[in-house]
Parts: sequence; C-alpha cells; structure tokens
Amino acid sequence: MNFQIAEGAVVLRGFAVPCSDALEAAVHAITAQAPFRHMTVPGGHKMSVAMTNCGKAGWVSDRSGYRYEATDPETGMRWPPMPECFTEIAASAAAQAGYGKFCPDVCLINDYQPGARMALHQDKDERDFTAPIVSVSLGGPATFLFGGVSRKDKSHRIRLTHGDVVVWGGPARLFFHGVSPLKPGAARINLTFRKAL
Ligand code: MD6
Ligand code: FE
Repeated sequence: MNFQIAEGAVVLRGFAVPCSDALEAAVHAITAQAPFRHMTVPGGHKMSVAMTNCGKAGWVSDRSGYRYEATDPETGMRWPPMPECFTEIAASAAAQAGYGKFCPDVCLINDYQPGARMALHQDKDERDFTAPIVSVSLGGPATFLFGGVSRKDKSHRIRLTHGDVVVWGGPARLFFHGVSPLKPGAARINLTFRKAL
C-alpha cells in the first residue's frame, strides 16, 4: 500500500487508476500536437526515453544543455495546454502526500519502450525547490531507483505499476533517482508534474 520512501517522498499505490483512461486519452491528444521525440543530451547522444510536454513551458535538452522553454523546438509552437484532469490528479496526489496547494505549470511526459531507461539524476532545472514533483506511472511496470542527496548513496528499488503516483518534495526534493531498463512487454508512460517557472 502507500508508503514513505524517505522523509518527503511517498508512493501512492494506484492513486491514478480511477482517472487513467482520461489521462491516457489526454496524452494521446497532446502527442498529436507535440509528438514524442528522443532529445539529445549535452554529451551528444540521444536519450532512450522519448519525451514531450504540456503546460506553460516544457523541459528540453539539446547540445547546449537542459532548460524549460515556452515553445516546442520541433514546431516553434507553444506546448499544448495542461488538461484539467492532469492538474486535478497532480493537486490531489500532492495534497494526499501532505503538500497542499500544488499548482503545476509544466508536465513532462516520458515514453518508455522496452529497453529504455533513465540514468540516476536530480531534478534541478526548476526555479523553486519548495514545490514537490508529482510523478504518475501509466502502462507497464518499471523499477524506479531512489537514492539520496549524493549520487553515491545507495538506491532503493521500487516497482511502479499502472496508476501508481510518487510525490517527491521537501527534504527529498533533490534526491537522485532513475528508472531501470524497461523489460520486454508493455510500454510505460510517466507524467511528471512540476512547478518550474
Ligand atoms: C520516470 N521520473 O519515472 C522518471 N523525477 O519516468 C523522474 O525522473 C522523476 O518520477 C522527479 C520526481 C519523480 C520522478
Ligand atoms: Fe527526475
């Protein structure tokens, strides 16, 4: 059931299941406007996870670095607006985890096909670290890695399945985390909601 991974970080098992059809339909509509793409990291290689965004800005990476941009570099257009069901699930999950009044302005949408992974990293491109991050998992299972303030800290391994939500903030806001390579089988979509601007 629900549990705390560390002070400030909780897993809400199945929290998004009741609205998962609406969330998936909204992802489909967003990707019709702003398709998933494999972004390039500053080192020059392409990420195995494909990404897109919705909201007032979107997280982007290219050879010059990571940042939030108001427009999609692929199309030059604004990112699609954040659907109401996105804002609602993010705010209600944050409240359930003890973070009141969370109002995300960005949702990064990650598409994991089998073999795709996310190396250990910190989320530190946002302006305000007092707001938590809310992460919604849809589709196939994945192993989420959750470490500590230092890259060298030992990671917990947490299996996340369809509808699970992780809320991340306070003393855990800058903890290292990642995703192990996805097993063959069903693809996974992850929504991460941030107050980035
Ligand atoms: C993922 N998630 O689960 C990648 N970041 O696909 C993240 O990088 C992440 O789940 C910050 C907080 C929660 C997360
Ligand atoms: Fe992250």
